[in-house]
Parts: sequence; C-alpha cells; structure tokens
Amino acid sequence: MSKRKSTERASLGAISDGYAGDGGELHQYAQGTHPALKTNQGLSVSDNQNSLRANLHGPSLLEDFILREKINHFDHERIPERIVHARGTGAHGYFELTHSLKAHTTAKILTELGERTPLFARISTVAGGSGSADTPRDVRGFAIKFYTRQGNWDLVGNNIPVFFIQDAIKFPDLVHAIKMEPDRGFPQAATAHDTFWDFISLTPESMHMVMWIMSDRTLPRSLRMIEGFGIHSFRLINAEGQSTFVKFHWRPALGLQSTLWDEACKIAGADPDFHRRDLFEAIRAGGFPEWEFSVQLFTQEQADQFPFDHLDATKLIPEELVPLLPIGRLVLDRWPDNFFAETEQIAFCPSHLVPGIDFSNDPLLQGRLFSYLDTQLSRLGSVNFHQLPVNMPHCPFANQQRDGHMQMSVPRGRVAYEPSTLESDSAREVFSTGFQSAEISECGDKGRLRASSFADHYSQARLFYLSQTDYEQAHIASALVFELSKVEHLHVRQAMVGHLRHIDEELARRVADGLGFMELPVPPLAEPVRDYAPSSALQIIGKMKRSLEGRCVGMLVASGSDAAAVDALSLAVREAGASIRIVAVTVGLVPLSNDFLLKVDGQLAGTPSAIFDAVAIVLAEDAAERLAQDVAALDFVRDAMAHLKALAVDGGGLRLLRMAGVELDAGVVAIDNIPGFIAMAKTRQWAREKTLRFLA
Ligand code: HDE
Repeated sequence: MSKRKSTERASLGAISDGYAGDGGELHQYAQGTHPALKTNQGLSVSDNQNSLRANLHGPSLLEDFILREKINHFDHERIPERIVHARGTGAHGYFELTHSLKAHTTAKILTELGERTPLFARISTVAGGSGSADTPRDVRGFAIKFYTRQGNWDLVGNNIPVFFIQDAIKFPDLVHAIKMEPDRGFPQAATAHDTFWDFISLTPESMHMVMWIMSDRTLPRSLRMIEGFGIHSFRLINAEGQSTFVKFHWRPALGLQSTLWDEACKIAGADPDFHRRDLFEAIRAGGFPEWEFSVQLFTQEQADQFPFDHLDATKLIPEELVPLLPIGRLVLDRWPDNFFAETEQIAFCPSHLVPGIDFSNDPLLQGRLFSYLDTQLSRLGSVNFHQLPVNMPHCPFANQQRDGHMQMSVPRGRVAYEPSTLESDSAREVFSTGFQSAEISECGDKGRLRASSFADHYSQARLFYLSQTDYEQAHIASALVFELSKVEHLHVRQAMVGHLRHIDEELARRVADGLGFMELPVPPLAEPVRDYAPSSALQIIGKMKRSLEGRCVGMLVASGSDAAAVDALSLAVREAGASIRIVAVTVGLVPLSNDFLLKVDGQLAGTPSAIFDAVAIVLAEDAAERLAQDVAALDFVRDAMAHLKALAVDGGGLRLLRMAGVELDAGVVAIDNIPGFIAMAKTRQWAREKTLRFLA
C-alpha cells in the first residue's frame, strides 16, 4: 500500500486500516488467525470498507466487480417465504425407539429398538409472515424430518389433532380468508377479522377446529409445551403386506401449558421472539425439549364401527376409543448453525415416506401430497432442493435424475437412464426392499364426491367443548366474543352464533350475550348431533404438569433488597427445575442488603411480568415507596395477578402490591414460606380469574 493511499484510508476510518490483509496483520482488537476475506470466486479482498472510485471525490466505478458481487448477492438474500407457516423455529434432534412395531411395519425407524434416528423439527405459526411475532392466537405447525436409514420421512403435523376442512380443494380459500385482507393488507397474523369468519360461517365442517383454535391451545406458553399430531390416518405395512391404520401423536414431557389472551398480547409487545428465544435458551442450557411419541393403531374392521369417519381430518379418534401406545421419544438437542440454511431452507413434503408407511385416502392428505413438492419448487427455485444439506437424506442414494437449476453434485459416468447394461454400478430398482404401496382395491363411480360419513360437523365440536373445565369453557366463549366483536358484518356474527347452538346452547347464549344480541339467531340445518362421553385428554388443564421444570421465575429487586431472601428463593426455584431472572430499574449490578452486588438480567421497563411463570417481589420498604412511582413496577405486580401467577413477597413487596391496589389471595405467599410459593408457582391461580376479569 502506498504511503499516500494508506493515509487517505486511515482518515476515513481507522478500523479498516491494518485489518488482516495480504500480509496477514491482525486487527488490533482481534486475536487468533483469521482466514483472508475472499470473493465467491476465491479472490482475496484487500479493502472491504471502500468501493473503487474514479478519484478521491469522484464517482464509483462500474468496474468494481467486488462491490457488485457483494451487493448483488445481498439483493437476492431473501427467498419467497412460505405461503403458510412462514414464521418458524427449528432445531436438530433425534428419535429413539422404545417399543418396536415389527408386527405392523417394515419401517426400520419403527422396528429397531434403541435406534436413534436424527431429525430436524420446525415449529411454526400459520397465518403471519416470517417476521411476525411468536404469540398470536394461531395453530402451531409441528413438522419433523426424520433422516432414516431408508430415506427421509417427513411427518408434517400441527399442535391440534384436527383441521379446518375435509378436502384439499378448499385450502387456498381457507388461507386467503385467514391471511391479511387483500385490499387493505391487514390484519397480520390474526383470525379476528371479517374474511376469516365469513368463510368459517359458511363452512360448517370447520366447527370442531373452531373450538380448538378458540381454546388456549393456540396460545402456548412455550414450544416445549405443545403437543404434536400427524392428524390424518396413515397406514403401516408389515412384511406380509398387511396394513394397519395409524395416527401419530407426540406429547411434551413438560406437560401442556398455555398463556392467557391478555398475557399473549403483552408478551408479543415485550418480546416478539418469545418462543424462539425460549427454545434457543432451553437448548443452550441443556434442558433439551422432549416429547413422548405414540401411535393409535386400528384396523379397517374397527374403523367401520367408529361413529365417525377416520378419513375425515375434522375428526379425532378419542383416546378412550383407541388408546395411545407410546413407542419412543423425540428430543431436540442442537440449535441449527445457521437459521437461513437450515430452518428457512428445510423443505417438508408429506409425500416423503419410507417403506412400511403409506397414505390413507383422506382427501385432505391426498391434496397435500401434491402441494408441498410444488411449493418447494417455487420457494427454493430448483428441483435440486434435496441437495441442500438440511434436506439431503443421510443414507446414500443414487438415481438417474440429472441436471436442473443449481445442480450441486457432479454425477459421473455415461449412464443416465435405467435399465442399462453399460455400467456395473448404476442404480437399479429393488423390488424386495423398495417402497411399495399398500395393496388396496378401489372401485366405484368417479366424481366430485363427499361421503355421507363426513356430514356430522358438530358432534365432536360438542365433545371438545363439553370436555373442558369451567375455566377453559369461559376462555373459549370469551375468545369467540373477542374475535366476533372485530367482525364488522352483523350477519357473519349471527351466522356463527347459529352454528354454536348446535355445539352447546349455553355456549351460544354466552357468546350472544357478549355480542349484545337480543335473541339467539336461527341455527343452520344439520345432521342430528351425537353425545360423546367427555374426555379430559382434550383439556389443557387435564394435561398440565404440576411442575416448575423448564419454567422461569422473575424476581423484582432494588437497592437494599434482602440478600438472604433473594438467595433462599433463587436456590429453591433452581432446585425445582426452573430458572430465575432478576429484574430491576436498571441493568448492571444492584447492591443487596449485605452489599453483595447482584447481576440484573432485565430492565424493569422492558421486562414485564408477562414473560415469567411466577414472580417474587423482594424490596426494602423505601425502595417499594420509590418503585410505586413507576407505572412499570405497578404493572409488573398487577399483571402478575391478572395473569393468575403466584407471587412471593416480603414486606416491601407487600407494600408495592397494596400501592398497586392489588387484592391479596392464596396465590400471594410470604417470601419465607418457600415451599408454599413453589407449590403455588407450579400452577396458575385459576380461581382468581373471576375476581378480576369479565369473561363471557
Ligand atoms: Fe400445510 N402447507 N397444507 N398443512 N403445512 C405448507 O408447504 C397445504 C395442512 C403444515 O415448517 C406449505 O413448505 C395444503 C394440514 C405445516 O416448513 C404448503 C393443505 C397440516 C407446514 C402447504 C395443507 C399442515 C405446512 C407451505 C390442505 C397439519 C409448515 C410451505 C390439503 C397436518 C412446514 C411449505 C414447515 C406448510 C399446503 C393442510 C401442516 C403450501 C394444500 C392438514 C406444519 O405446501
């Protein structure tokens, strides 16, 4: 570098001068050996801070191919986001088989006891764009790619066991109705608008799903605390060619846990990445999320006796009718190295199967078999998307497919066809171990048809609603009132309440009252509604675990907080399996009563209690007086109460609660009653809710 040039560059920014260049000098702050920065063609770059210019004050030159390569690549960094499930979070993990299904299938992933199959799971919301918040009311997609020894198996499921529609041909309409309205471009990630409820009110088959999405299932506390379902019936095929129907379920080791609607809204403001951060931090801390993987197995003869059609994806098979058989565990233990390369570029297709598993005739599933491959071509832009590392099977594979956009491998030899005799190592079909479809005979008249066994749209919606606890029923009714209150068209609101009358007259009345109706609308014509025995397996509360495992307690402290109380509670919370985060007016260090400087994790104004499972307020009296002047502190305690959390308080904490106008109850525990607080913190204070919130 000439002396003149080096002076001019230095005057423009000292950091660029002396950065690792040809001579390999190290940046003054960075230690270690850095590889030379190169272009995508392998050319070393001497200056990554300044573009090539005609002179010191002159124009930039088109000749600057290094600038152009860099900007050009940047301009194309985004690929089309998924039309649904755009917002997703993924992780690597494994599936371990604990119970062999050898009698039912030849799929090795389901027969080899103890075998660990690597996998990548992506959990998503459905409606919002890729930059939307994590916590809107929405179904969660739960897609798993198993890299089995026999090829990739994609199980592309949701956290709800049923779906909105029975036939794939309705899917584009459903999604257009949910997504932001096309003329105005809002709302983002929300069903609370006219087009969604207009479509739903005209689609009685959606009523069962409506019950699920209006429940707190769509407001999960953590992605580690949701269930997963393959939804459709699939088939397992054994070595004799016999097939058994199967439904896949996976249930979280931490139990189910949801948030409240007000809490979810506040979390979205406080931390739009709440679920992604939670999963990242859990995996980083070694608290690997785990699910028990189960199957429901049944024969055609059993299916013929069901009071519903198992090929109808708006129906579930009650666990009481066909019990779940646990067969393995699914663990997420490694965060991806690169979000785009892995989580964004992963391409799931329900048509990715292994020998021993096959599809059923569910008309929704049949449509999906086309859609996903097609969408990958538009999203990833190439028939070679399977060559991306995250999509590549882990087992060796070869075929005669060649060329195409962005071919990344270099196939050898002159044979690109089959059968052939010219090369001894060219790939050939193998009848004995290759994929074979179940031998099913099909007959009947062709047509755009729907079986009469698909016609009962309300019985399972009723089963779901009547299976819920009082608290959960109130949340469903209130969610319907909230959503329908956002609908401008009265006839749509009325039509929805008409449907509810088939599900439960009392539910319809609660929603009608919430919407200010003077009388109940006339219900639509329907098949007779059947009564099922209620099932606690359909509740969230019934599937919660009284546990602090994997949860987080927030502790509000200030200068002079009692060190002994802070220590004792922190220890007890950690021993119960939860983490603890310290909140104070400023981040940095806060001096406790014994002059110990405690590290603060969150600034009060940006760390509301909504993000915690339970809270502790440990304050000296004078600090409590001061904090009562800050609405963030008052909201911290008011929201903790409103979100039905347990609170541990010392004298100062109690003072803050009083100044916030909070009514005490059994969920507010003295700080020295540690076992009492831990017991309360393991659940929500459900009984409190009716004392502080109007519910429908
Ligand atoms: Fe999807 N769905 N879907 N879906 N779906 C997609 O594929 C589609 C359905 C589900 O994390 C798309 O790669 C049709 C049911 C998940 O990458 C697309 C129908 C269930 C994900 C598509 C359905 C799902 C998708 C968009 C009706 C639960 C995210 C991007 C026949 C069992 C996967 C993509 C990921 C994604 C089509 C219905 C779950 C367009 C046509 C039912 C979890 O192909």
